[in-house]
Amino acid sequence: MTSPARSTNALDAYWMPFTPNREFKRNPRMIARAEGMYYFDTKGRKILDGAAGLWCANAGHCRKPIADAIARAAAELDYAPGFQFGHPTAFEAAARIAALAPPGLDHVFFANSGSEAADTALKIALAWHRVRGEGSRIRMIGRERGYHGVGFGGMSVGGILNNRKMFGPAMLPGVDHIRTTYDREHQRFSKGEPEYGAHFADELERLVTLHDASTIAAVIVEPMAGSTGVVPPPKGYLKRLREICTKHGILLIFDEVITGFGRLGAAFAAERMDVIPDMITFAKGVTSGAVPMGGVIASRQIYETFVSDDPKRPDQVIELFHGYTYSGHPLATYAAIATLDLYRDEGLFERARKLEPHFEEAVHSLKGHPLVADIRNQGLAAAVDIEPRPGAPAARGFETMKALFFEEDMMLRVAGDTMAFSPPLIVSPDEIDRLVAGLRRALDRLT
Ligand code: PXG
Repeated sequence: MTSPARSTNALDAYWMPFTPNREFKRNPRMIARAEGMYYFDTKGRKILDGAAGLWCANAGHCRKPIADAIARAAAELDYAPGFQFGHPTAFEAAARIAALAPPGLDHVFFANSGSEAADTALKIALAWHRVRGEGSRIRMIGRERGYHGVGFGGMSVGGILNNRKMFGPAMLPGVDHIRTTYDREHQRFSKGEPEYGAHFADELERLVTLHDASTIAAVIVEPMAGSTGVVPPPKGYLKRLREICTKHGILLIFDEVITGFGRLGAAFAAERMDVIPDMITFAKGVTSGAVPMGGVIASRQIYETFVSDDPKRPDQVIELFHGYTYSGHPLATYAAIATLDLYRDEGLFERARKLEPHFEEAVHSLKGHPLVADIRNQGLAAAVDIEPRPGAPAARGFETMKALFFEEDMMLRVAGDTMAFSPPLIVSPDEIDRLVAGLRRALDRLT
């Protein structure tokens, strides 16, 4: 049954994701074009991108080599089936991504987003234990404040209240969570990794005691939690998590959808933090956001357990019943290779590392502002917690985000009352200073 058109608003048909639709459509923040560090609105106003879009445009916007690669793919190979057939750039992209990963992590399964990457990693973990004859390992452990996308798996291991509460009955069974590593009382205004909090990893021992290791398949954490406001791990925390997982035969998954591809000044956080997980999930920066792509990098041990030389297995038997129509899509694999070339040729990961001290000082210069409750940073990511307006959580954050866009010609990401910086890795020291000055002015006007 069709109902008569109710609205004449040209924006009405689009149901926007993670956006208050009604408010947006009253006063849209419309983006028409992008180039390098900048967005342009429909009237040509230039907006400094302090967020790399949504943490993804690490090489900056509309980079020609990436655009050319995408155009080449569209003209040369629009689509090729990924099941039972392959195309050369998919293999090349996988090899290039594996080459950036820590030793031993050398097989890449492609998906199309971070959410699909997280669900893929969880499914691989379950299937791996079962193939090895430990099918009782069905529990997944996530962490409070973790974000692993919006699929049923990622949502279940995730630890963000608003993403979960509407969907309670659909949570995966058997999932448990360790606590967040954020402890404002002991960590406030820490620069980089806080000194305090390695012991939060021992929570995992508590859950092992509660559930027994024989029931636990995997632990999934972001090495640095991004979307809940840049929470770097306490010193020693990830190493301890690794030790506990190894001791109990539990797979450790690092969700590097945000931390991968240079955000922390290295190809992956695993490298920077010198902790090797069993799987890494990635997305966003792999194509600098130019084409949707995600995936899982699995250890050789995991891959070879599935793809073993078993003479008894008939040729036609598929090892893992999982995949997406667009796994390894040509547009994405061409774009990924061009993006990785850019990261290498322009030394963008090293650039991020070199800029980190300046970025850290600049962002922490907001300490002491009456509205700033805490500041955290690592690599080229930082977050500023704004004191919430009493009785109106998230209102100040929302107003700040809008004021930055309309009045300061800049974009930061808002999560509740937290403002997050994650500029493209091509950002200049001057642009960093402008982002911080813009936020300071916007906060001044709020006081
Ligand atoms: N894992 C992590 C660690 C993420 O940050 C996902 C998985 C899901 O990715 P997809 O591609 O399915 O969206 C993410 C996504 C924010 C913000 O502002 C963060 C994300 C997405 C949108 C906004 O913090 N992260």
